[in-house]
Amino acid sequence: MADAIRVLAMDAVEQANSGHPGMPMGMADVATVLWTRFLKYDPSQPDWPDRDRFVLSAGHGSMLLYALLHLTGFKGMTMDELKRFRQLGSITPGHPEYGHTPGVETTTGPLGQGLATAVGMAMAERHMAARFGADLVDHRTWVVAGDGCLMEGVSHEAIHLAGRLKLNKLTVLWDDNAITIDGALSLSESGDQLARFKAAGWAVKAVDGHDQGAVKRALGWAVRQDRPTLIACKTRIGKGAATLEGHHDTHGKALGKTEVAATREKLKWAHEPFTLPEDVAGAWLKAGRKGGAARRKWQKRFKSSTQKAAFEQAIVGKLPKEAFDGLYRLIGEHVANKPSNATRVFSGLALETLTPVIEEMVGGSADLTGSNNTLVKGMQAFDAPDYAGRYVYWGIREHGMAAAMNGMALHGGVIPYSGTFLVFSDYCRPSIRLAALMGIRVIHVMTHDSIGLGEDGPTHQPVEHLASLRAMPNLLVFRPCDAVETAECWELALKAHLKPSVMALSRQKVPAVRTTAQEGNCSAKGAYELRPADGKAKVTLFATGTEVSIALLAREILQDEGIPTRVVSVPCFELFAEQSAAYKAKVIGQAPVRIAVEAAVRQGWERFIGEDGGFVGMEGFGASAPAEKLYEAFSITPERIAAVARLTL
Ligand SMILES: Cc1ncc(C[n+]2csc(CCOP(=O)(O)OP(=O)(O)O)c2C)c(N)n1
Ligand SMILES: [Mg+2]
Repeated sequence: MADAIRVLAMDAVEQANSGHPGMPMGMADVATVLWTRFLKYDPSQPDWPDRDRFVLSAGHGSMLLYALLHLTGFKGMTMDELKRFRQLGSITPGHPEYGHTPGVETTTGPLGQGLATAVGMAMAERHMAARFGADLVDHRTWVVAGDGCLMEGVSHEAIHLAGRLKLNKLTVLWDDNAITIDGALSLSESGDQLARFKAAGWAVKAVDGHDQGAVKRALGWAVRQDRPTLIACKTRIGKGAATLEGHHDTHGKALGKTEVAATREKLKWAHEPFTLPEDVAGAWLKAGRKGGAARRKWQKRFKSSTQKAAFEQAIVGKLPKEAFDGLYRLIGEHVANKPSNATRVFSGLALETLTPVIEEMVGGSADLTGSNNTLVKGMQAFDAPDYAGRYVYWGIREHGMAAAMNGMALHGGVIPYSGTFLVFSDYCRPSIRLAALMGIRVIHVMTHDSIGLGEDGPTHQPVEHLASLRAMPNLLVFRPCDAVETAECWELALKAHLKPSVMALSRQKVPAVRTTAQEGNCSAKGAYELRPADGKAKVTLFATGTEVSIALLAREILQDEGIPTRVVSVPCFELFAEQSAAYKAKVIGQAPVRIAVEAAVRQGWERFIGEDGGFVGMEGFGASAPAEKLYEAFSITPERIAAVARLTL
């Protein structure tokens, strides 16, 4: 049965003349034991909620997963799809892609991400089990990781988190083949992985990855442990290949005609490419059908469960009807009271109305809870042994946090939101990118969003981050300007089922600028006219976040001088880009002078101000000083905006 995986992988890579045969061939024995004896799944219902999660962190070995999906009978994963490996429009792309191929739990390829994402899946499983009971939620998360996954830094964050949280239903199967692309692992590594995992609180074991009996015993051992488990599976890359077994040349290219033929001989595999002997195919399909019984039993329990409706709503991520009732009341109060405070504080107030009603929201911070305002009073810590808590103390692990949040969202039943400083979005970026690529709802609260954070200085002051995050497709970047907009942006982020969001929030106070009641959510269109000009507008000022109130002061100066000026607030570039041409034209307006104001770099503002528009913002890094001094020093002031307007006019 393992040879069936080997040959399918070898032949598919040969056909595409592209791909990675070595890893699937090396891990074929381990995968066979896992998928025939341990993994709980039902190919007829790939998204059955109580299935085990299988994560191929070594995503380059995608043919391992595609072969398994085919062999076990996942609908759609036909032999033709294996023949179309890596071709346009196939469900067998180069690396596993979530949402593209049924049975693929997460997109992998950037090494280490799968492992860190799996930690979030295991966390979500424990949380859901605490909420709904073992009758509805009781499954494991299995990860296949390579040397590369374990060398990547994110693995450190992930395994320490998993160890601290005692995620005993998480097992990592390490493809311990001591080979990477460049050659022997020893070229670049001399560490002791078993010792490392053990130090992080894992139970560890080493086995011969080609001894199926030993692998079976090791997996049996893993499911009995009270902590996460690592099984180092000693393997040979390209196992079975006639002359290349154990060689790094099998890692990432077709074996070649001669080697393929010789390998067939060696394996005594007398079948044409993409044909399987009946007994082997039958044995695999039988293994695939086994999970049906467990699924049907679960379905029965689910049907008669008193929690059926709540579970269903949670797992599909549907928000309750009354999700935003409290938030709308809060907006009403903001309009009436016109509070002045930091937008991070307003975000905290929004969360106070949201988290009690949206039970799926699980918050947290990378050790900046007090700064990020992410903890709502009364929220318990997510922790062993009962895992019912809804606040994660991520520690100083931004990358691990962002990856695990993806896992939580992918698992379902949890809407994760995080906290850190905007400048450290760089530390989260690889995982935010995958969230955007996968189209999943994770919400990153990122405070201290400009030089306005003040004294911590340029290491902590983001300047290029808004532009670089806005460059990422399918990510919503919100930068609200006051209490009302902050609440509105929270509504929009939560309603964006198929997109991640970043909330860029301030440390420093902003005055209320949305002081009259409005129909609907003004931020929903991404940009809107906040103050019209008195008279026919000669100047339009576009601004975001903390700079909106500065733009409003500049408007007063200009109006007093007889220069009619309008102000447009731009809480979200991406939502504005989705609007009709007519709406966009109306918001951009006819005024001859257009100026953008943002305490960040100019890149990306052209869509509002054109190539010849004015810009008041940052051109380089910030400095350490109180916020007001910095705004003066970098000339982000009403006077300077007015001066730029005059000059341009
Ligand atoms: C973050 C990241 N860096 C680099 C790569 C390119 N890459 C793909 S596989 C690989 C080698 C990984 O070695 P290992 O995990 O041991 O895989 P094996 O060769 O044993 O299959 C590299 C460098 C990647 N996919 N992701
Ligand atoms: Mg390797």
